[in-house]
Amino acid sequence: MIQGSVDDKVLPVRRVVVVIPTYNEVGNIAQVIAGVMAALPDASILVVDDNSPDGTADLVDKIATELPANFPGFVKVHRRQNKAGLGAAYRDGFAVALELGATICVQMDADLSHNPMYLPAIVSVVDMEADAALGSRYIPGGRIENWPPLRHFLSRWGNRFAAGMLGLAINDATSGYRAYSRSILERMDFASVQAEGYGFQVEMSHRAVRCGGRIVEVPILFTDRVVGESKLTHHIIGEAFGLVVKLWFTDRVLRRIQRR
Ligand SMILES: Nc1nc2c(ncn2[C@@H]2O[C@H](COP(=O)(O)OP(=O)(O)OP(=O)(O)O)[C@@H](O)[C@H]2O)c(=O)[nH]1
Ligand SMILES: [Mg+2]
Repeated sequence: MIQGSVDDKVLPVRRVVVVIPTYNEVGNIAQVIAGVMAALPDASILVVDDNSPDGTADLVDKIATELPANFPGFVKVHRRQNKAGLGAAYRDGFAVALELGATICVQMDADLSHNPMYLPAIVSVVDMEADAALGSRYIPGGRIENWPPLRHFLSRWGNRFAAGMLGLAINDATSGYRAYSRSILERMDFASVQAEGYGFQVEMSHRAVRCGGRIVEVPILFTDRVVGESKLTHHIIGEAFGLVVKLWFTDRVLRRIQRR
């Protein structure tokens, strides 16, 4: 006789929330939402909008009222008052997603640089074995299309610099396309992360590694945005560089104290 049965066990229910920060993405957001729904039909979508003047948030609200009756999740927009940066939007977005019961939080840009077709791979890695999955441009199979050489150079060497200084063993610590398990987000105290741009992604990667998180990179093809404007500034690049130096220094001081 077969001992036990699957009915004895309560299988954990996976609740995926895809968090998408937006600032003036009215030309992209409908396509991104449709892409997420097609790629990951059981996922919910939380757009975090910083009062975009182009009406991005209103468009998301409209899409939310037109969902098919059998759509299992939700499409919501979390409205913030002012443009306060990517990091602040994600800190709020993750807090809201966890409050709404997310077991896996995905983050992705709204500018179609992050193709939703990679969502099943990224999410299943967290579902099965990892605490975080990073969509990576710098592992075999990963690639960037349509970036000017200087942008490519800065990103590639910025990543080598961050990984080398901080001992991260991550090839694409600045990637904004990733998924986290609920438990690693809770352990990481993400609310206290201070960086705003690429620095936010690096600091989150660093914390995940220092928390003992298992991180897996999934190759992605990254395409440059076609519609809308980039929010990348020199300040964001400078912030990321300064952050790596700061984390490197605190790591060294901590190691010294621990050795004593
Ligand atoms: N809520 C919110 N979203 C933002 C803010 N800044 C950028 N975003 C969004 O964050 C995502 C990434 O921003 P991008 O401007 O594409 O930045 P990037 O990908 O580093 O730069 P490009 O490659 O040039 O596009 C997009 O979905 C933006 O709309 C912000 O201050 N608040
Ligand atoms: Mg972009």
